[in-house]
Amino acid sequence: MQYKGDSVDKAMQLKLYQRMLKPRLIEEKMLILLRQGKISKWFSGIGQEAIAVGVTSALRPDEYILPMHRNLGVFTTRNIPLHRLFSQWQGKSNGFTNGRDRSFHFGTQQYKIVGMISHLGPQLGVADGIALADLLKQNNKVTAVFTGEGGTSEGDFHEALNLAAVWNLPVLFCIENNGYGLSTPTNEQYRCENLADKGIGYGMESHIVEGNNILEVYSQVDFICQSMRKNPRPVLLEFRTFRMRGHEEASGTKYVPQQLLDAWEEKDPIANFENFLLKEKILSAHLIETFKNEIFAEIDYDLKKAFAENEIEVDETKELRDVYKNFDYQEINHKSITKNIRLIDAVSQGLKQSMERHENLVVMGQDIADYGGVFKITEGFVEAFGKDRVRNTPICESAVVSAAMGLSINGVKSVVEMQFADFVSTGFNPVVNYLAKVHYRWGEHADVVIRMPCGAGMGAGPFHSQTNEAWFTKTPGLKVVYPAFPYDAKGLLATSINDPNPVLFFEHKGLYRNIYQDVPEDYYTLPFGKASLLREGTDITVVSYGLGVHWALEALNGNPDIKADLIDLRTLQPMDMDAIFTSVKKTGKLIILQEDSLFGGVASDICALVVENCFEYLDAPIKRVASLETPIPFAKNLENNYLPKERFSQELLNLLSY
Ligand SMILES: Cc1ncc(C[n+]2csc(CCOP(=O)(O)OP(=O)(O)O)c2C)c(N)n1
Repeated sequence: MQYKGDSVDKAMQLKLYQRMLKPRLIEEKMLILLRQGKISKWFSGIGQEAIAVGVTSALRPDEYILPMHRNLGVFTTRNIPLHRLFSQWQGKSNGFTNGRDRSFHFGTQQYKIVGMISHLGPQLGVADGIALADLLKQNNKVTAVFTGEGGTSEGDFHEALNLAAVWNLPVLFCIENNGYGLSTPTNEQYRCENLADKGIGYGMESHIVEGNNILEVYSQVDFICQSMRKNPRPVLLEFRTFRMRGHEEASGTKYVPQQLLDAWEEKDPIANFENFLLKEKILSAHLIETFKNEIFAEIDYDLKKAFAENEIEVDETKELRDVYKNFDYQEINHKSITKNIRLIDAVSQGLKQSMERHENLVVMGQDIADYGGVFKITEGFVEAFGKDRVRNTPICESAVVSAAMGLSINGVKSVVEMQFADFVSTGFNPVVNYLAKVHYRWGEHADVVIRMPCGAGMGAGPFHSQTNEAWFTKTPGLKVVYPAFPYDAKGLLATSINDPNPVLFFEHKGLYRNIYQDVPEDYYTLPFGKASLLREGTDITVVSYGLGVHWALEALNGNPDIKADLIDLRTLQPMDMDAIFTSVKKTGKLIILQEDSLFGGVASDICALVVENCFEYLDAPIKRVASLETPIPFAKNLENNYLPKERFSQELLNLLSY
């Protein structure tokens, strides 16, 4: 290995050596502890230390870095106290996740590190969002993110690089090409000669770097970062290295040819650099001994501290509380001037007023800028707020949701418009695994609202008509809002944007232009978890939300003799179960109407909760009325047959006469 000694000053060379030695010695100790059953899992970065250490050393301490599972050197170079890392790996409270997530699955704002989720790819889009926030703040910072070569096969890799290129985001994409993704060699992972060549396809500068050569890594990354700070842009780096141990310790390396391991052993980043430094007389045997003893002493001291720490205590209240960031709801009342507007106008007005109120709020979505979005909710927004804050995105839901997460990490609120709620499926992973879990896992929060134009009635077929709220109501960590009226839509959207937690905001397309209401012209908020009682009666309780509320109203208007409580839930997570219980205790009969197909829907859980809590008050079996157990069809008569509207009136009468 050739070292260009004059590329880095001598003091820094020594520092880089020490910084590589530390993760190596920690790992060697961890491998012993693993064999003794004192830690549960280990993903080794032995042989790859130069990349994590070199990149982190080239970054400024206030620049975010997003490491993967083999990047212990990132954490040690940022000087995280070792005992905290040890506690993290033992699931103790001095770690970073209160025992809720393992290994390197955590982040820390204090050290500007954002750890991975297991799914690998979303990390890259999160880096985009962090970098976008920096770009908007014009603070000339770089964000560095890691992926293995295996991770480059994920759609997230493509989406994140493309987004960064289109938006010119200062992200340093670092591929650690270490030869294997679990047991899969590179020739079964990709076909191109160099992964760096993919940069050309994205219109992005890219380089191949000798990943085991610390001076090459550090000096090249330092040079590139300095240039990126002056001239913000994404850069793709392919670091060539090798994975010297198994994917994780239990899986071994049987499938790796011995001559490959031998050849790369010769290129060990620490042994080679040590020899170079000795030859250059920058390092001496005595100094090596001193460095090692210092690190051993630190490891021993901090390990004792972590082992002495008690097991984490189970506190169920805290477990449940930490799923969401505390939100101190502020009731903001409106003045009396109102205007009769449609639901679509209410959403647009609510969003616009929130843009005025929150100067850092960014909205992102396909065709939302000059075109105004396919439903025209954001028409005129570019003129009012500029293209920095009203951002057209490429067609890449996963990267955009991940970027929204990154914006939030870097202090910027965002609203993402799904063109149709159906398309959230291509951004599903970051919604349910990143946004939903981040507060519970490491106390970070996802200040993101995802707007979901949803629902049936337009004969738009299986991919433009779904009402998919149940995909999200079952995931702890998300809030789900589903208004049926313009007044609620406007006030609840304002609250969704104020709430620092991730909110899925459902807007029924069938209600957009059909439902009018007198709506206050100025800004106001409405609370989550409060249903509205639209009708009062003693015979029966009708519970619904969204378009179902209007079907129920129509049925009740057509049968003026029926004395029913009609409850519009307005928010599904949190859900106002008290309103339902109070009503059922009064009427003794409950019918729940939902637009979605029946099984696993919101109605089923309401039904279960009422049985558990109000059984003795019931005078009849609870009835759930929902769509057929089929995908939603296109032809009008098929769609009408699929939807529960017609069946509802009959079921209502059946239950009343039970
Ligand atoms: C979406 C997803 N699919 C599969 C896995 C299982 N898995 C974890 S790491 C890994 C290999 C990753 O390879 P690479 O990106 O090259 O990183 P390396 O482990 O080599 O550092 C696999 C298949 C996962 N965590 N997430």
